[in-house]
Amino acid sequence: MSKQLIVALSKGRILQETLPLLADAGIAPLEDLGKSRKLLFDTNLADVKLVVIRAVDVPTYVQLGAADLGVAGKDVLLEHGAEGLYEPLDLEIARCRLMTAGVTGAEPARARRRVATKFVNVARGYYAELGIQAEVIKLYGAMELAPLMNLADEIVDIVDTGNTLRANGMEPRELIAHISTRLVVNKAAMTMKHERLKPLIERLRSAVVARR
Ligand code: PRT
Ligand code: MG
Repeated sequence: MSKQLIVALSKGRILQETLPLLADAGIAPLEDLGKSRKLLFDTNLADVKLVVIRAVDVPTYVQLGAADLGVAGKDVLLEHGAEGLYEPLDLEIARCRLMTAGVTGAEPARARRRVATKFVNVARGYYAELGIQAEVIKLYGAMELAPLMNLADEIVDIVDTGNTLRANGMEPRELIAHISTRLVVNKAAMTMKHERLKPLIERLRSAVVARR
């Protein structure tokens, strides 16, 4: 393993909240991530590089050691599974809830519920634990459309204000998990690069605490 530290960042809404936190922890990219088409960035720290990738890919990069550290939503981490990853720090950003939702005022679904979601593993586990029979249908976006189009009785999706659900004639039902963004670390790197990782994690922790 090289002594270099690669940090995998989730692009999109998490990135906007991650960069100020990294800055507070003393890590700043040398160029504007938003303006560049590059995916790999040098930082003010000679041994720290950032990669900016799809949020769903972050756990894979870190688990397989392509990145030493990662920043990802707990929803993505729950769906991916925790193998090969430590989760030492809650960054307390991009907070939301993972919930079931359905058409407002609709009757409770039939015995075997059809559930549309991109979180198929989380959904299967959730309904199984409740003893509810569910046929889980994988979608990649616009989950809110599925009940309206009779593709599903229910969805499992991220809810923040609930405005997206309401705009589509739906309502939140059950809470599955409170979500926030987490720092993850490759398990092997945590041991092999501990001396370099520890102060970095601690600086991030201080940055999080300072914002409370
Ligand atoms: O876009 P792409 O497919 O590449 O990736 P992505 O959709 O996973 O990325 P992005 O940028 O949307 O970020 C998603 C991550 O941000 C999630 O994994 C969460 O950890 C976190 N997060 C926080 C949210 C929200 N808040 C959120 N409100 N992710 C999505 N939403 C969406 C939700 O899916 C729904 O469409 O916003 C809508 C609900 O918002 P309200 O306020 O209308 O309830
Ligand atoms: Mg998105």
